[in-house]
Amino acid sequence: FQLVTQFRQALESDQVSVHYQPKVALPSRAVLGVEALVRWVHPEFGRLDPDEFVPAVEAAGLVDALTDFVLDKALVKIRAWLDRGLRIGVAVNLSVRSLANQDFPDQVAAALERHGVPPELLTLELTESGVMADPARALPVLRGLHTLGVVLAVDDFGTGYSSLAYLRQLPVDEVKIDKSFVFGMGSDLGDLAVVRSIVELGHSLGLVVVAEGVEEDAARDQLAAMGCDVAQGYLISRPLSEERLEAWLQART
Ligand code: G
Ligand code: G
Ligand code: NA
Repeated sequence: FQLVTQFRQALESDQVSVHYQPKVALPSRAVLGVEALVRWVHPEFGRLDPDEFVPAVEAAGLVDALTDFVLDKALVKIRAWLDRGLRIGVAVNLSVRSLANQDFPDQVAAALERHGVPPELLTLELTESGVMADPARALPVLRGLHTLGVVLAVDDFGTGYSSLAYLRQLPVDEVKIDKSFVFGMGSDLGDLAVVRSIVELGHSLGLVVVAEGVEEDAARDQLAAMGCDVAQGYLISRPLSEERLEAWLQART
């Protein structure tokens, strides 16, 4: 697939960038951090969404270059904010492949050190299916990352096959409720029940619970009333370019 052979070059040019979507505390709405989301504007095909190229990048074995790129941008941002007196965390999405790389925790430790960033300001997001793909290989890597003190989050929770009982055995700190349930919670009692039970059971396991896909005031208020800790979604903000994020933060902090 020709696109992928262009990816390395794209990383070195300005075709690939990172956008950031804010996450706020409930009920205070204080800004806690942002999620880093990669963007590729291809000279010929225009804007490509991660869903269109990340799987190909993974299949081509190039995902470490992508992760390094996003991680580096994230750590530069966190450090720049700290220098301005702001404690804002960044969450980086991990590919399944990173969880199979036994050197990954040492690489993250070196990057934190190089940028002078305290580990608790970095969140690493993994999907349920990513962990489940090969738990025997993923677990030592997760333990290594957890020992560093970075925050580990399970993304898209509720869509995979694993249960909260299984989650209990993983060294994770945070669970992100999949946006499909959050979209539906205002009109579908089943979705509402799923959201409520993830919040309750997540808390009983000592996890921070984040809701993704918060698009309406009603959903935010309902989540706050349930005790959900963090909200992310278009209601708070769409993913923003670095420049627009800075303007957004200035208006909020
Ligand atoms: O930003 P958007 O909604 O298009 O993201 C779609 C999906 O792409 C997200 O669910 C996210 O998990 C994935 N994604 C976004 N950025 C990255 C990245 O930097 N690395 C990896 N591995 N996946 C990413
Ligand atoms: O699963 P992951 O967290 O990687 O997904 C992030 C994706 O979800 C991004 O592509 C982002 O654009 C999208 N997203 C974030 N908030 C919302 C929202 O409130 N509504 C919708 N429809 N998509 C959202
Ligand atoms: Na994510």
